[in-house]
Amino acid sequence: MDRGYCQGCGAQFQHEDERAYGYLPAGVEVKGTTLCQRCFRIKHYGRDEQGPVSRQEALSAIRAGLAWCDSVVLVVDLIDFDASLPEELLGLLRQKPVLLAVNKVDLLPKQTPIEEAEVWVRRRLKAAGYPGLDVAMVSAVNGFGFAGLAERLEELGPKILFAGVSNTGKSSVLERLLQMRIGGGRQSKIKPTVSPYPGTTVNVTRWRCPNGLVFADSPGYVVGSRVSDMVSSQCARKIIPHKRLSSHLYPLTEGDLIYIPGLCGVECLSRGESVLLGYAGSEVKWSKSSVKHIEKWLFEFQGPCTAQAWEKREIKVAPGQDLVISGLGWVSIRKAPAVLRVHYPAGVKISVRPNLIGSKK
Ligand SMILES: Nc1nc2c(ncn2[C@@H]2O[C@H](COP(=O)(O)OP(=O)(O)OP(=O)(O)O)[C@@H](O)[C@H]2O)c(=O)[nH]1
Ligand SMILES: [Mg+2]
Ligand SMILES: [Zn+2]
Repeated sequence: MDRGYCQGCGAQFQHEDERAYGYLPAGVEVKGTTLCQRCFRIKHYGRDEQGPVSRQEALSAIRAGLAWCDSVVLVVDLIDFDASLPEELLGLLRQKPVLLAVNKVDLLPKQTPIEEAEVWVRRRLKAAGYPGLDVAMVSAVNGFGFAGLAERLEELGPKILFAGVSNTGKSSVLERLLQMRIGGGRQSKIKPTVSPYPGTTVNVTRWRCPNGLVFADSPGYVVGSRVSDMVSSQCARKIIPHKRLSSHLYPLTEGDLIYIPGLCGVECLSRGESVLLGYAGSEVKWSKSSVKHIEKWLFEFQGPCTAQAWEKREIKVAPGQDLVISGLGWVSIRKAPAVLRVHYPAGVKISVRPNLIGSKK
């Protein structure tokens, strides 16, 4: 018997195991608008008791979606750009035409024009060996870029898969498109499930549009090396930025410690007079102290979001560069180069990139 699928997350309905995806209490009849208990609770109470989809489940669903589709919209997060482009995922997608939707442009500070961020994206793609990718800068939150995106999709179709790493906004992009003319202006109750936690969509869902296009949502590729993937869902909700980014500016010299309590710390090892700007979600704050207090603010600190094990690395960062702590934020250096020792949760990816925000000269 075909038990049907939850259109919110893609899980097959089942009545047996309350802790597994697709659960419906006994007696609930499956109709076109029925959501599984998990989607219902995420939507109405902001709670996800089952947690994120596993890496294996996500990969096999992405593979199935790829076998089905004609083309792919690869949804990436502008703010966590490098973590949005893992090689394994790009390798899989290479078999189909890809349009890159760079989402969350609404998080850029007011003084950073989106055009400037687009130039940065194109340079980053060129450096990564993907110079020819078609790029659309969008925001699923305020609708920026969606008219242009819809036009490009009409050319790409008919079967389009929305793919990418978890939490980049695939389901949100799809939800907005479904409300537009291209999606039939659907204001219906049934929508892809969106949540602040990574790992929400668990299988492929398909959405038919009136003009013959079929969109498919898919689970996010599980990265595992972002701070936001390693912490509890409540903590992920705090550290993933959801408001325009603002920076905290600190003069920086030898012995200074710039930190986020229990999550990361940047020691300055060099003598010169640099300036450091710290960027992170609005609910986590950078602070300044002396390296003498590193135990108190990092290794002994106990809070709702604290690292269980630590790693450290020494890196020289020049003016115009960002030192990125994947899934948490970054620090940008101005004025003079600085030698930094960065402490971060074990397993998190650390990288240096050209600065996203501010003068690029
Ligand atoms: N600021 C901002 N937040 C966004 C945007 N698009 C999505 N989000 C937020 O990002 C989070 C993840 O959104 P989803 O649409 O569930 O992301 P997803 O890629 O489908 O995630 P998975 O299904 O877990 O892979 C939610 O909190 C969204 O509100 C955007 O354009 N701007
Ligand atoms: Mg999703
Ligand atoms: Zn569901």
